Amino acid sequence: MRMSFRWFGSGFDPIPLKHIRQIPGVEGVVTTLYDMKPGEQWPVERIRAVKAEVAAAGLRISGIESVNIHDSIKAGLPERDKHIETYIETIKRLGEAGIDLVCYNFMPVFDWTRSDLAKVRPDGATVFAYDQAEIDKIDPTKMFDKMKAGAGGFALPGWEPERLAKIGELFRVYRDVDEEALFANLKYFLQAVMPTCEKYNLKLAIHPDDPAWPVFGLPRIATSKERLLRIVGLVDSPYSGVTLCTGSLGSNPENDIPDTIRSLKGKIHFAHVRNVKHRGPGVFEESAHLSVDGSLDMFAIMLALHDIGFTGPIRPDHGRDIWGEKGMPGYGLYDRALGIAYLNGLSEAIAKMKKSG
Ligand code: DNO
Repeated sequence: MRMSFRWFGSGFDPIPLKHIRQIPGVEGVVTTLYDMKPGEQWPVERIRAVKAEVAAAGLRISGIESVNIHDSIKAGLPERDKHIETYIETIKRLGEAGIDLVCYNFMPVFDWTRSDLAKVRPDGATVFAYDQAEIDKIDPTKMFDKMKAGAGGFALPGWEPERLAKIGELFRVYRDVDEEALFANLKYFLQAVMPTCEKYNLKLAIHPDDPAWPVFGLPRIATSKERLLRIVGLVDSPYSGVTLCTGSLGSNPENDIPDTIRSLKGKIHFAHVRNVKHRGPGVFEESAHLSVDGSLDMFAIMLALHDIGFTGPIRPDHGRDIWGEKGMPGYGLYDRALGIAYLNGLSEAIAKMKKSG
């Protein structure tokens, strides 16, 4: 496994690369061109520039998270072919720059959703939290304002303000899109992009929906082991796989994460490992990575990743906001660095235990 750290790029991310370089065991960053909107062509010079900047800090680009997918592709609109062409060209440019992993999601309208970005826990840390009853009270067209209000002046990933302008129209566009249509549209997209992924040796890894159930009446399909297996079976290519996000899948207590990992052997291209604390049906909050602080067994998760021989990039995910850090909510340095130290510890112990039989 190659330990990495999500970094949103200079000018967007307050964490300097030199600090990331000092987290033990981190070899790379997972980054993006944060100001690129879905449907925009990524410029070659900017791809080269970020690659050089990361290399100069003694790190590598472990993958791109994300190249976001235009809603016309997800909704299956006539203009999707034009946007798929653009996506293919971006993949080609990334592949030519030596980047071999792109994470994406196929959630209509909204990316990850939370009802609270700063729930205070007993130790004073603040975390992302979700309560379905709270979400049910929110007018979805106001959701962007709500996320922005809690973001402390930062643009949150997946909640870039440009998408807000079109929110009403987006809901209309998805009115006739059900889960089966979403599967079909994903298949259409994957069939179109896979030949380029294969040619340029670039893996595409779908991110699970977060939370792992439909929100605001919009369909969601990347929500369980069965559905992820269906997704990786849509096209016959080793380049189409999954970002195994323990927190997103783990939002639903019925998802058995170690079992999901074992079932997806060979299809996991990227791992996001974090913990969640279940509070009741449709209610959870994000906890520290440590097993006892949440509801997921992180040892069992890391063991499953070792058992399937996972060697791809892995990163801690959302961290708690602690120690007075003024960072992007969920993406501060301190708690994610603690998460890495813990995951490294589990990993070293598992590897040595396995070696000694
Ligand atoms: C949130 C992230 C998501 C994720 C995308 C992948 O913090 O987990 O925004 O990066 O869904 O496309």
